[in-house]
Amino acid sequence: MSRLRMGIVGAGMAGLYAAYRLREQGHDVMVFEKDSDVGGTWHVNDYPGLHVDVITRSYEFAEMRSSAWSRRYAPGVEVGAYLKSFTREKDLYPLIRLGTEVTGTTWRGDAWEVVTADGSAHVFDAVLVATGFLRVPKMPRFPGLDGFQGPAFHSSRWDHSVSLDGKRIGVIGTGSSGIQIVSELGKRGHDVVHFIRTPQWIQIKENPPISWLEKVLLCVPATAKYWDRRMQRLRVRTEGPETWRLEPGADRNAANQRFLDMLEREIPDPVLRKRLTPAEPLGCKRIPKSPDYYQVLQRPNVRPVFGPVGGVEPDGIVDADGTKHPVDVLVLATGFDTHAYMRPLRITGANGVTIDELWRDSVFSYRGVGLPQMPNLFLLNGPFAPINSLAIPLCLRDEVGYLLRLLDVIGREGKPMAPTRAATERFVQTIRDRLPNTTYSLCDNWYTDASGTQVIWPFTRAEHGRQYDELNLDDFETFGLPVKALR
Ligand code: N01
Repeated sequence: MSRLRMGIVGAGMAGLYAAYRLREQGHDVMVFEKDSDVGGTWHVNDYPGLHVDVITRSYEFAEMRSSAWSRRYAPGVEVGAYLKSFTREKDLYPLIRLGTEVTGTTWRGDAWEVVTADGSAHVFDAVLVATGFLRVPKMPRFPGLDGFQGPAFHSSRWDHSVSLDGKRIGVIGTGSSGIQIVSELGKRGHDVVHFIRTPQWIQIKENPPISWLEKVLLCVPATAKYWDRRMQRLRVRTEGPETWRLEPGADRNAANQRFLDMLEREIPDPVLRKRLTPAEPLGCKRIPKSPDYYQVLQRPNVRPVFGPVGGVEPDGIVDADGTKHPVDVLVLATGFDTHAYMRPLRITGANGVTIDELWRDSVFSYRGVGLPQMPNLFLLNGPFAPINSLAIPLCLRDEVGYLLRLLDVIGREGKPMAPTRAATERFVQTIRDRLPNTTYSLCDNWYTDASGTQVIWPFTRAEHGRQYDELNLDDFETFGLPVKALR
């Protein structure tokens, strides 16, 4: 097989895994990372209470099992450390240019020119964009926010220079980030006001330590394989039916009742319970998990405030009723602009078409990895990837395996390739046809794009594996000059 010059943008979980697999396959790999170290979201996010919200065993690569995990849902700092040790152990650091932001990449007819913030240019036969989707903070536009006199920061940009001792902390947002932050700060005894615009369904999950026996056994390949199967069964059992599917067999009423029973157990006060009971259908937003959020919310040092934020004054937040809640520090756990993807990075493909032109009406992709008119440019966890239902390493195993087979063809044939527009439209249509059968279509959530469509994988996990096993070359067209593969 011919060796390709591969440029990868981003050294988070996706970029690192792709770099490893591509190099193993014999390709010539260079990775650009704008931050000072690898890890992506797990390098940048370090708010108090950060934990991975899927079982840790499904959040590591099969190529490197770790015995360092402390808990079933590992603290974020352990995920960051794991990704750094993966990079060291697999000797990937020499491939990575840290502190190097890619500002643009342009198709030159036979190769991609990648330009970085310092103005230098690099040429690659193919480019993989692995910039993630929970990257660009979504900042609220509250009247008066600019005049707030204390520290105010987004959850993903935690300012550790700010001492929280003796401060009243306002936390806005009830997604996974807000729930984890409030739980942690509340347990530490801080004075916390949690602003809840929309109560969410929250799954109360214990987070037990991983036993030493499990740690030792997990490093033996045979037991690791057995454990994988066991954890998978456990995961299915403890997470109940797939609440996001509405087809016959997915018993949403039973799931709903379990959550209502849980609320009754957790919150004895009927008035508070009623306020915390979501009006939105179960499963229409990704369900945050916590061992103790409801318990913490009922502590005397933690206070929920319901409804939208009316405005911000220099020393507090005004709620929808006009009541002011004094706070000294403001945490905006208000989510991410998930449809920005790699932007503001400029991508210019065949015939000068740009990514903004391609995505003018809404973001889309061919199977989460390809884009028409973008020969030899591929995405990882792009639009329609199953980031809702599949742990990222499992997603990546399917996507990278698929791309390796495609790159093998590109290298052998010596012709750049991109999915055709027709094949892309067919793929997008299958998604749109299926979306109404999912709970995600029942409310606006961070998957919803400007056109009101959910940009998410609506099929099962098994279907993901099946679709990515099958490389249909009829869905691709070749472009321009042959790739200059290194022989
Ligand atoms: O963001 P979100 P997140 N005024 O978009 C509220 C992953 N994750 O960072 O529902 C008032 O879920 C908004 O309210 P509403 C995980 O996949 C993983 O928490 O729109 N409130 C909502 O409550 C997760 O799904 C881990 O009414 C405003 C919140 O802010 C994804 O990241 C940990 C507002 C945003 O919730 C995103 O989670 C953390 C406004 N103007 C996150 N604007 C792991 O453990 C927004 N809100 C792996």
